[in-house]
Amino acid sequence: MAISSRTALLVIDVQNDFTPGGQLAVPEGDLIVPLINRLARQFTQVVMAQDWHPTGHASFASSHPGHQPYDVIQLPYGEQTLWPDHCVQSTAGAEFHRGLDLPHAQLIIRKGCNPDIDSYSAFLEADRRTTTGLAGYLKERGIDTVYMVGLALDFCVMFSALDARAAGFNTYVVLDACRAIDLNGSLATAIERMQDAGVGLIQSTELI
Ligand code: VGL
Ligand code: ZN
Repeated sequence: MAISSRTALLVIDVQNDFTPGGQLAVPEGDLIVPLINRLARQFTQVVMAQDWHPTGHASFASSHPGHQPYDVIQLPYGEQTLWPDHCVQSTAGAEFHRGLDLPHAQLIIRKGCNPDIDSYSAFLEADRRTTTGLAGYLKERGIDTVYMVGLALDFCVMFSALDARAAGFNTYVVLDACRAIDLNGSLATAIERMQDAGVGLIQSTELI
């Protein structure tokens, strides 16, 4: 399939901490890397998202005495799942997986940098108001369609896809180029939410 220059691939959070051996390892998170490399060769526009938290970030259980990872608490902007410390700025865990081969990626968008606000989405922080600027970047470059791959399908990929759709992009998630955390049914919920929002759920064979 020929992919138009109005289309971008968004590679979400394929970082050491989300792959086996990392602080918040997504099962099989490393297995999608070769497929992402192959898919990316079809695209002229590639953007990478990178979870990039300061130490003591509000999404870390360690920042909330008495709480454990995977507890859900209330923060000023709403419910927040607490995670093990992960993707701390400039640590090895925050680096991209070494197998990624995306020399033509033009933009790396870092998110979750605000100490008090999480950001699963590559477009909007969890307060649902602060933008990362990604929608504006894509629109200024004439992009109207985005394909997403990466980690984790039921958190950062889903929220990025919902926000891409809400920002007016034709949005597709390449399911076999993603892996999920699947916490308390979060995978099934994510699939349903994306379908309801009009996000296309496809397989890589539809692209290569
Ligand atoms: C993610 C949990 C916390 C993700 C990021 O990339 O899906 N999940 N931070
Ligand atoms: Zn995070």
